[in-house]
Amino acid sequence: MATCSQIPAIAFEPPTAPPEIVGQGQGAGFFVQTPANTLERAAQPRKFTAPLLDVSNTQIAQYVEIPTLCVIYTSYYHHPDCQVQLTDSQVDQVITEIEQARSFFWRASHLKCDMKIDFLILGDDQGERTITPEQMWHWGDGAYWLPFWRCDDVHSVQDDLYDAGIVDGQYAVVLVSYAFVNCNTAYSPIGGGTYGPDMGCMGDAAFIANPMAWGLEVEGVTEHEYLHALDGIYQASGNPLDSNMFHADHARDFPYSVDCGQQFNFKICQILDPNSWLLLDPAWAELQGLSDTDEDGIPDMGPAPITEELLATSPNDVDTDDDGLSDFDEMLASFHDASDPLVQDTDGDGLVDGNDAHPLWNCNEIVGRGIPIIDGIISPGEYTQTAVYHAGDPDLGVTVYTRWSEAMFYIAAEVTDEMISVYYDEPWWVDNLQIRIDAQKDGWAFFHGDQNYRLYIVPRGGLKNADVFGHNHYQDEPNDPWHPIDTSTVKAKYRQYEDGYVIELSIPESVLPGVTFTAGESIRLTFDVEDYDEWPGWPSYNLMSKLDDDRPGFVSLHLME
Ligand SMILES: [Ca+2]
Ligand SMILES: [Ca+2]
Ligand SMILES: [Ca+2]
Ligand SMILES: [Ca+2]
Repeated sequence: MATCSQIPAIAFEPPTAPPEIVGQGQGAGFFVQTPANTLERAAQPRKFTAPLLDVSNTQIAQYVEIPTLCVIYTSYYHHPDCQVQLTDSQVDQVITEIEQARSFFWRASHLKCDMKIDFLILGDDQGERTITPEQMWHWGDGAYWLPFWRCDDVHSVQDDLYDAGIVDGQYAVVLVSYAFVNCNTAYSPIGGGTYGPDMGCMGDAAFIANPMAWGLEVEGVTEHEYLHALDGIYQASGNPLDSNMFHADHARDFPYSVDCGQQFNFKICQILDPNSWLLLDPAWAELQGLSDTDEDGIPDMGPAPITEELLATSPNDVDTDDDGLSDFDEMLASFHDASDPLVQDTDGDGLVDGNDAHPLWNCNEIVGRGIPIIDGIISPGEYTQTAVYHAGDPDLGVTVYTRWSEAMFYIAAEVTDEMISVYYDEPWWVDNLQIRIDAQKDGWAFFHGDQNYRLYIVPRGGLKNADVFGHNHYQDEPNDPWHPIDTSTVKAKYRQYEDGYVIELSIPESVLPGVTFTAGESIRLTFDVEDYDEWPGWPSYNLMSKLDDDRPGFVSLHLME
């Protein structure tokens, strides 16, 4: 009998018809929408309406609410050895993750888009619904996905919503997170999917279904799939103010430079005119306005996700903590974290937030010249300290140092890690330091061209010579993007200690075509440290964003004499 872990991994190849497939992820999901130029709304013609509120009144913070129903199915049954029932605390975690996605959209939209959520929990302990494969759309080879229509002639998501009293047109987006195999245990490469807002779900709601196949960490997939829904709403609204989100799965086609994580959760704040949110078709986006006395863009109080009242900032002062960064800009310091609007130096590096290029990251952008000795020992004065990340955890911490000399770059890392695991051959399954280098300084993942380097340095090997792996990511070759690079001239040493390890390496310019190590030049990069203690852990932390490596924070380091 098959067990959960033996259920075949799902590589999504959506059926070809109907409806027409206009895009799909790289084995991790799909997005379906009627092509924009065929959108017909003859039965119910809609026109843009002017903003309902007085735009000349700048003491009103205007934004849109996207009415969103989040459905969580807590029960899954495949066979007696493969069933899942989420506990209340697990459901709470899923809700928290979805709320984090709401926060992401609020910040990334310049406080213009509120994913306004109602939750509906459906599961066995409510005497209601258990999802089974028969109720799912079977794509063959054991690949299942939960659509809104009936697959077993008995159940459907849409039936459940009608049973719960929900009516067509009530929500702009229906977001379903459902218990599935591997809910609680191992990784399973299955993806979410999204139908655009014109496929007949509950009237014309966009429909998203995400299996909880990565455990309960649903924030990333929620953001990714919700971006598809917003993309569909933008298209159906005619891309107001020429703001086009473009297809988040095809970031290489973007006509602009952007850093995308591996989840493609591109930074919508970089590409959309914030006011375009206010002109989305009111069929999907409800315009709201709240009082903003000091006109800093943050509402005084009210139902928005961030208000001066919630922040304890002053509704009468644009920059409450007088650090040169407005209360509003503190909220946009990163897309997942704000700097502290009540503290002048959020990261405690001595630079006040308004004068700090990276108010959330302790990062020194200046690299001094010098020639360290590569011996696995970081000696006083040998390097410039570049970045520090200590989570207050004895099992995770890292300080990175750099140096340069003509045609050579030096990196050293002091890693706190109470359990060093280097047992597997593959570099991504063992503890390592990762360095990602954006040679062309035009964005790293899933953008155009090559010269996107990733080096893994693993603290193992004879004579204290660390293992070094290098790849160049060719963005234009989606099926085979990783090309090994010759790292034989990289000199790397390591030392293991009780509480961690030290890595030290020198990288000749010739290893990284496109990069120049000379005075006055800069190098754009980011660092991750991977801590592979036990299956299925392998968490990875980015030193800059302090989040997993799907959301790297890049910095430009300047090489100075
Ligand atoms: Ca305000
Ligand atoms: Ca304020
Ligand atoms: Ca501050
Ligand atoms: Ca600072």
